[in-house]
Amino acid sequence: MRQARIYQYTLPVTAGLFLRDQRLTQREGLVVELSEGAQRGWGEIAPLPGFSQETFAEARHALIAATAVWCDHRNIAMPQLPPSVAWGLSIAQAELEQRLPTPSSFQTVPVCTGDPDALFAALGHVSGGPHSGGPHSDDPSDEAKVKVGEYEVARDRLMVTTLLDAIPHLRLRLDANRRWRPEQFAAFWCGLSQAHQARISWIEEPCRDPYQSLAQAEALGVPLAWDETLRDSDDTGLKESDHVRTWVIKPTMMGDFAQVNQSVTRAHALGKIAVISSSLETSLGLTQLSRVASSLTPNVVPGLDTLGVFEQQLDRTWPGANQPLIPLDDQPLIWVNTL
Ligand code: OSB
Ligand code: MG
Repeated sequence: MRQARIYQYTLPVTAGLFLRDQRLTQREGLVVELSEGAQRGWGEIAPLPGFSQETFAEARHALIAATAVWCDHRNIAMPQLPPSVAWGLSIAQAELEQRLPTPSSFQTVPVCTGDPDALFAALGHVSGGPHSGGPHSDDPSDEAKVKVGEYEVARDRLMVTTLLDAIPHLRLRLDANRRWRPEQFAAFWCGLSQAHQARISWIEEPCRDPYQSLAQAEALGVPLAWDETLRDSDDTGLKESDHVRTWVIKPTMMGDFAQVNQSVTRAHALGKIAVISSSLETSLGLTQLSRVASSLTPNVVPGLDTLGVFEQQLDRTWPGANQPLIPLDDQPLIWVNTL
């Protein structure tokens, strides 16, 4: 017999979290629990305001309907569901059917705000594995993510240069979130030395218009990464262009596990890097993303350094995180299938 429950959580986030100019004071989401015989699986459904195409209310409505379909042993039409719902339900099914690998390295590329000392500590602390003893500035795998485009080009360039000079083997993934005009993108890149340019893994979404990003990246020889464009654009030529080194895959905004798997496979077939990244899920969703990344993209460290926005962890702990853990049972149950 199949049974299911849906919880709705509301968790405070750290003050001053801005998402596309909206201020977020709490994170709202849903957790579905599926059970069949002795097997159980959980999934988080958390559309991100300002980023996801669906609202929370739409996700909640669709989740209840689709979970009822699952309880009736009928097929869920995943492609018709809002992406966050398809993702959460499919990951709960995968966990229940033990298709989601358990082991994970819990590695993440740290997000750096510009302080080399803090990054140095984060690299020693976050990267785990055989190097987890402390800072290791000569580890060739040191990589961090830096947000650019929020301040002047000169300031971003100084920050990037300072970090690269301070940590010899560091590589940087940069994300401009479409904030640069093409000439700012060019000014940033041309102001870096060639040696520093070679240590930029990619620049994510440099300009407002992705065609400008592509043209400028091609002209300058910059390795480009798509995040928003993967979801917003229907232009396969744009998305699959050879100048695009990396696809940033955010499962909560993409769809079910099968579709995430398919996108990773497509990226690899095109010779691109696929990197799994978070949409500000709780520690529950984040640990599952880590397991998915270990299995689908074992050679690429995922972008999951977002737990810091929460004041608590939900249901499962992220190794080394110091926020208190709260049980799922403390969150209101909003739906149970009738027996
Ligand atoms: O700008 O890529 C973004 C998280 C939520 C919404 C948007 C973004 C992000 C991240 C996740 O940056 C962390 C990462 O990709 O490393
Ligand atoms: Mg991004």
